[in-house]
Amino acid sequence: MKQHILSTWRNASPQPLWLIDPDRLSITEYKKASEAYLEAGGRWALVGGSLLTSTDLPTWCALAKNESPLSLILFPGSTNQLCTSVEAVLLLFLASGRNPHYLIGAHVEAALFLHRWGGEVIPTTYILVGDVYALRAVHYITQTWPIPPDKPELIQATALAGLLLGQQVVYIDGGSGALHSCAPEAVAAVRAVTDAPILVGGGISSPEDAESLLQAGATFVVIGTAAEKKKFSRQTWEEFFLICTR
Ligand code: 1GP
Repeated sequence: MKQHILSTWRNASPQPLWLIDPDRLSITEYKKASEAYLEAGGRWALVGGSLLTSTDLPTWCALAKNESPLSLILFPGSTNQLCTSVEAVLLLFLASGRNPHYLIGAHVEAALFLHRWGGEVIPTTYILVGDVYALRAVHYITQTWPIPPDKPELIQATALAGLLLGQQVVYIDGGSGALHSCAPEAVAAVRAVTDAPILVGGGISSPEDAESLLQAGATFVVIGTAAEKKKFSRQTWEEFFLICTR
């Protein structure tokens, strides 16, 4: 099994990680936006979304490959988004939920495609965190409840369960457009039990938001909505990278 990106991630210094929703970024816009991100120091971007309504993701990724050397990593909202024009795929185990489709069903659907493709698959414990009165699209689409943010021990136990099952990366997510970014205590609780790369996302919009999560042990702070709405420039990305070196 290829592990090129995973081994780089294991030794990566803390940094921002761009999440692209292809429904909201045309290929022309991608070319310019990826230049800004690469120039600031970005190496990888996640691509995908809970529900894409106007974009065929395999086509988008194939076109994107011709426009930028940025490494795209699929963050699939469903098996419909599987494609071969990416460097790697996050195989998400939605450990915070109890919906069997996201614990094994989608994986069975994806397995032979991934096997034939032969690209890098990154087994990822995916944990949704948030208040039930502030649900995001991902909760509705997956029909799962998030873990309450004030229960770091539950988040820790969930992450550990996924790691003990052999997963290699933990992604703690408040969901796209979350009102608040994840509590640093949750990240610290997970970091206390593993050296694995930890991605944290949902509602991170400023370097200040990112700073406390990085100090708590996040490897990557995932930024989607803010980069899209504020059309991040090279300078904005540099501010995020700078905070990571403090
Ligand atoms: C969502 O973690 C990502 O799955 C990013 O969230 O869009 O709020 O940055 P935002």
